[in-house]
Amino acid sequence: MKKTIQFPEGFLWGSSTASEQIESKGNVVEEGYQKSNWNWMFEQEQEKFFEQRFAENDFWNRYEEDLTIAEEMNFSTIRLSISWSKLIKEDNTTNQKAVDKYREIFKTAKDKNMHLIVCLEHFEIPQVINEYGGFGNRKIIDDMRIFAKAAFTEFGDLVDRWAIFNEALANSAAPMLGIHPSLKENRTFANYLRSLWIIPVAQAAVIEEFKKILPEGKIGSIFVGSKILPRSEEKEDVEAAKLAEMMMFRCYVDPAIKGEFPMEMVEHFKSLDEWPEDVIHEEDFELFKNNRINWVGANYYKPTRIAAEEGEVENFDVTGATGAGSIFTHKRNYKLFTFWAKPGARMNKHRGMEISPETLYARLIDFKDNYGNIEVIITENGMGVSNEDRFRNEEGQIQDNYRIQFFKEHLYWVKKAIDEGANVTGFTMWTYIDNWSWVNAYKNRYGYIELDLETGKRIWKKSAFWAKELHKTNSFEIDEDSLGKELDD
Ligand code: BGP
Repeated sequence: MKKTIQFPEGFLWGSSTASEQIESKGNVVEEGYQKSNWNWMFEQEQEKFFEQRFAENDFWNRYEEDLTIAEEMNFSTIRLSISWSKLIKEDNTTNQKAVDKYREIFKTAKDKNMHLIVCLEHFEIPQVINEYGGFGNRKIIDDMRIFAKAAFTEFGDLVDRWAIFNEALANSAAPMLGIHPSLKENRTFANYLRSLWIIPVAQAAVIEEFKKILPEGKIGSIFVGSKILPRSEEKEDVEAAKLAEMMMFRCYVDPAIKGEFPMEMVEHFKSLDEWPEDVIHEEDFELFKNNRINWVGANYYKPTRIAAEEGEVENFDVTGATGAGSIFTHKRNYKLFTFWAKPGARMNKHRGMEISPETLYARLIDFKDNYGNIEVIITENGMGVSNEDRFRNEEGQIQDNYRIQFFKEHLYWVKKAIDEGANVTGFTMWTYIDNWSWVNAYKNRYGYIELDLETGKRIWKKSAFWAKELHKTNSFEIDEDSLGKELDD
């Protein structure tokens, strides 16, 4: 049966993106900025990047054009991020050239009436910080204060809403596996555990700086928004999922919203003789208590399913959330948890990811019931598809019906959560123009708008017209019989 799904008045619609993924063409050191961790990794291990490509969108020079597309698509919001390596110089002073450029970009978005969301750290840090171990070293807490302070001071008048991290989970796990940049000698289990503490401390430190400069402002952080699901109701699976929930979600979220770290996780690793004792400083507890966020970003692509470990335990995959499937080798004689793929589940076969909008709904209800019904924006959601050329019609337009259906189903479940009282106020999909995605480079295309890598042209896909209407009417139509069915791809 056809049904119209109507969103509340003032609901924010738009897209998310990230500085490193769109701004530059190649290494920017010659333009007077610091080398980023990604610039360095590309120099060192270009073969790891799909088709050996680095970012080519060139938003730095084409922002006017790209923000005009956003305007034409009736965006009421956009989420950008600031490059740490560009804003801050190696001596920790502010780079005026970057300030001027970001002010131009942010003003352009504001002139187009967009609620401007800006994220501070989206997987990119200066290489000098990566050298000393990044989020595995407490030194980053003070360095991040400096970066945040500069951003709040320079752009506080233009930005409507701030986010501290994008997916802290990836900052902890991916560098340890070499999926994100890191020095081999820094890839230790102890550093991984350290990062589970250091990231929330850095988060609280940034909030402390924020309150001094923008006391009335909106400050949040962006987390992976999947509910963590046990394979079965068996005790072992439930326990494994509980541990995974602490290590992948609660250690970042609980301090930020409740002011308390889940110490059960620390006790667990202490009892195994694994916890790095040097990482906790007494004053951190006060810092957590006094510095909380006032909104949450939830990124959601796929469910995280967890099972108890069986058999061989010496390898540990800490990145099931990214789907990259790499293994972190750490000798141990105790069990942690393992990622589990549900047999027969509906898949986005292009990306090897399960499609399960109900799992986003479950997390939204969790925020309502267990986190004081904090304001939530869905800060990423989307369908990555490779080689979309296959879906081009005679007029040259990509017919991405699968993407339209993907969004309809996720939004259907978001609306259900809203109807049940969840405080969800916006949806910024990933991402309106195809962009570069770390080691996957331009493999998985997520855009409403196609990026032609040969010409740099931005070309509307079918979904862009659908989304333009969605944003205008604040509503869409869905056939309820189509829910949960295979996608038309
Ligand atoms: C998210 C990141 C984004 C983006 C997206 C798609 O986790 O926050 O930065 O890269 O994933 O990633 P991929 O192209 O690997 O599917």
